[in-house]
Amino acid sequence: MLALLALLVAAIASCRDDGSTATPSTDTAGEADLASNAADIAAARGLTPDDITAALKTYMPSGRHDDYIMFASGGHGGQLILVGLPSMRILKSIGVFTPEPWQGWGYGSRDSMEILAEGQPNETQTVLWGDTHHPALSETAGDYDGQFVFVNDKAHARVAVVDLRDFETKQIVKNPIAMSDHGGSMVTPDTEWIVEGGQYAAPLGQEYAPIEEYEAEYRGMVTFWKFDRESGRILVEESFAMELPPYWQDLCDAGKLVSDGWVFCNSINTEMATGGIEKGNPPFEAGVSQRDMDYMHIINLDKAAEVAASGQTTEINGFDVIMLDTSIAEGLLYFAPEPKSPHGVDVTPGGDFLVVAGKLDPHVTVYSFAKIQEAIAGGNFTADPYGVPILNFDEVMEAQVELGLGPLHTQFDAQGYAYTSLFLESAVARWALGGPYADKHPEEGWSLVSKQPVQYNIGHLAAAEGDTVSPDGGYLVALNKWAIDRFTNVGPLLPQNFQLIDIAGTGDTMQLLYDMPMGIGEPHYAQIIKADKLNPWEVYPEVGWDPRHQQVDPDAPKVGEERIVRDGNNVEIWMTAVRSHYTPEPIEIQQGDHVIWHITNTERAYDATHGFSLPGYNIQLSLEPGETTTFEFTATESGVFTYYCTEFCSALHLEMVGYFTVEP
Ligand code: RUQ
Ligand code: CUA
Repeated sequence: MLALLALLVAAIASCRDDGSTATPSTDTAGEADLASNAADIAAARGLTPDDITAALKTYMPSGRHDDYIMFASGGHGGQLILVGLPSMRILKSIGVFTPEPWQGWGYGSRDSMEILAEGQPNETQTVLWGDTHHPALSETAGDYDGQFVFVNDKAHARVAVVDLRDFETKQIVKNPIAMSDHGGSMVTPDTEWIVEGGQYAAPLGQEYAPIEEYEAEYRGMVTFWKFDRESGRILVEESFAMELPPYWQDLCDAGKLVSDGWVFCNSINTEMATGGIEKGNPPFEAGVSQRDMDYMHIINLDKAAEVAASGQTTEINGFDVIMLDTSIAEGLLYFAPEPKSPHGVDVTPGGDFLVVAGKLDPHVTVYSFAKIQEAIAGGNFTADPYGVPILNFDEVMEAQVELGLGPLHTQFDAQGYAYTSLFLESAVARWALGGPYADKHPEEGWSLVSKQPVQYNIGHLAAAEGDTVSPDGGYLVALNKWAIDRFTNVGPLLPQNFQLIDIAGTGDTMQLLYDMPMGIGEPHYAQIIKADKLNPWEVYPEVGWDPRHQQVDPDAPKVGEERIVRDGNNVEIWMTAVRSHYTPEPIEIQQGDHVIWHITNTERAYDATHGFSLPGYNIQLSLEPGETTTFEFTATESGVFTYYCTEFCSALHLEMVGYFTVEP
């Protein structure tokens, strides 16, 4: 151990503060001090050589930035969580489906209130949470481009758009035909479409039908949201869905390169079980896994888009849907059998193979896209009860690789390896791809290479750019569902455990580097992007910026033009905020007045954010430099209220306050 330490210390000593590697130092006395100090620290803390290399690989000196940013969904916390790699520092949580007071998301600002209202699933309930599952970074030619990130809400079948110029949510669309989703968000290689596959079959259009009519009235679905990069919005009018049999569509992935224009979704419950042990039916957990095979859905998206554009659709709840008969007649949909409770379908970097894991099968099954095309052309089909053509399994299967217990999700690296999470085994399996990937690694194609144990119960995993056409490799994060004994007990609800794994080597060299407790949500999936692909604004481009429309608000309050204008019972306020003052300061109104209040933060300094809170009226804003925000409310409560700045912005932050008096 001491020999290894000495080596490490020599390596450290040859690194300058700016991170560059210099010629070996001649200050040998310094190195000796460092060596003995480091050895003492390691001994006192009981660190092994592996611990020390792991620490050196993840430690970030103050001020140094991370190499990668991970976008993790926050599960039923309803947000997105950004984590830097390799330090595993949380950088931010972005309010998406759930109000977030620090960001002023959902606490009065008109933009956030309107966006949250846009995504309401119905008119009588107000839903203020979501179950974020799969973030999808926008892509250009199959590679992350750092412009947008999308995320779905499984609970309510919604998709949100986040603009990566300011990392704020800009749009939430509610799927008009379904209540739940799962196979989203995934993007096509140029982000023309955002894929949202369904989950629990139900009558389309959120209609009612008794469960006894499941096979006749319940349906699955997949929705293709048209994305317009210019406006940064999903164009609902140009989007469409496909009716599918009432199986439970699970995860989807978009084809790329050779398979560009196709989409693949796995499914479970082709048994069409409806649960109800009380009624003499098998309970869902058994009923859904009776058959040996379910169906991978193979969808010709390019052709489906043409069919939708030609008007061969039915309107359901105002939304264009290609009905199943049309999909079958037009050759838009095929099935391929997939073994035992499949989960996840992941397209290899070249788009040439599809990897499906069977949760109750120790294998992953690899399908060849070329063979799928041949099988479709060959016409040797059987059909499911709804008439969907089923390809012959042996004609489309390329390989099966035995990995271990409970395989779920797969990602890729630059060395021709695939990595699959093993839920039951609590491990990450590294395995060697075959075909054109076989000469990238020393191992035989389609073979298990090694396993890295994780703690515990891994769901998804994310490798650096590991689902793109050019994966980076280097780092992989295991998104573990249970933490059990990894951290200090903080009560019966435990954090999740993100584990950072070094996958830079080959063969049996994966190294566990870091355990990171995730105590602000239950992330399902994450994507990891090279940090230098992100190019967000430091401050908004101009003073008076309207972040929702990414342009100057023509009605933004300006310095010198602050005012309060009364028109009957309506009071409109134009206010500016700058360290450490709001103008105008006292706001005196009458009970029952309707107040429309605009505030511009006129700061141009990096990080000079002001908050604005109006206690008692549920108003809390975050005004980033240059931003204009509007909120409105009726002054139902009389009294004396002090609005104040909630960001500690200056030495005189306490004085950034004003009296808001409401006369009875
Ligand atoms: S999937 S349970 Cu991403 Cu494994 Cu949702
Ligand atoms: Cu502005 Cu505190």
